[in-house]
Amino acid sequence: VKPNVLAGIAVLLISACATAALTAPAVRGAANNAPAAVVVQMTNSLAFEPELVTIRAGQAVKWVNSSYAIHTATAIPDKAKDPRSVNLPKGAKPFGSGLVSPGGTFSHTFDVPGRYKYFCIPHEMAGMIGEVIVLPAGSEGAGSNAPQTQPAASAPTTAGAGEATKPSTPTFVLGAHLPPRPPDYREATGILKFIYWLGSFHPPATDVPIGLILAGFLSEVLLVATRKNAFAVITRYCVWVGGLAAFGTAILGWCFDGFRVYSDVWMLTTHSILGSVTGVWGLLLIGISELARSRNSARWTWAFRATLVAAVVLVIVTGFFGGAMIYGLHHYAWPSGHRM
Ligand SMILES: [Cu+2]
Repeated sequence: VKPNVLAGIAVLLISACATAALTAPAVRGAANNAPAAVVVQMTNSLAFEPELVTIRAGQAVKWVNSSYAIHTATAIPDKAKDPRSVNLPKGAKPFGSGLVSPGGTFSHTFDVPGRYKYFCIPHEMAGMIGEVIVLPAGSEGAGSNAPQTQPAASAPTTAGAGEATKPSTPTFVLGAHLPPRPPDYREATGILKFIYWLGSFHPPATDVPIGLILAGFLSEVLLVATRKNAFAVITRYCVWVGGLAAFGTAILGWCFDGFRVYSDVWMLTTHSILGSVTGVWGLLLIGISELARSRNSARWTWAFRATLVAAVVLVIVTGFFGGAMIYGLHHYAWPSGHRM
């Protein structure tokens, strides 16, 4: 045996001891002697955390959805858009969680050793892919059942149940007057519960400003094309209702996400900032629309039209990032079967 191989084994042994020492308190907390399930979080970042876990045959992995979105943990080749998203060792049966709602969990026990690759059906194209390495059951002597990688992120199912379902707390710096709505917000009390409940109406409410501002733009185009005054009336109506709805939707969005601008999910931060700008823009649009009507000059008319075009761009881009958090960034891409 070459000396560097021996050195490698020594390093592995030392790190295994260190891992065992670090995880000892967590493992001691387990009430029974059954192998603890390794916990994998499904997060707002559209990722499995940790992305890779190593367990022993007979051990289970428990997926916890600690996000706002719906996720799955799926290792069914037929359901993958890209065949590289799935890998099952020979003799292992495909498995799938089905849709796991926010706060929900799914467990799967791995009996066949090997390398498993699995993905989230709605977020496969967003790169939500994870791996489980299953070592043979007798691969270690009388050691503990502590998972060998990512010990910090795993917790025993029995003792740490409360801890395991706790969502990963996103960091935020600005406007942190209210914590972001947790998946189990129904346990909130008083005004907070009411605010979070109001926030649930944010996603459907977004349809109103998007629809009306686009309709207002179309009506303005038709006014220019046909010079029929009826379209001026329609534009004004769309601007009033759409502008107010944009503002209201932004407020609902703040209720949904806990009155903060910055989160650790860049898509959410982008959506939040754009949405807030769009809300204020809606009011600005109403103001300029009314001014243009009273001034009745070409300059004000075109200033209004420029503001309207900007509003159209804002609602579309904001809506895109809102959708991207659930469906991934490439949800409008032509389905080519290949990951970008
Ligand atoms: Cu997902």
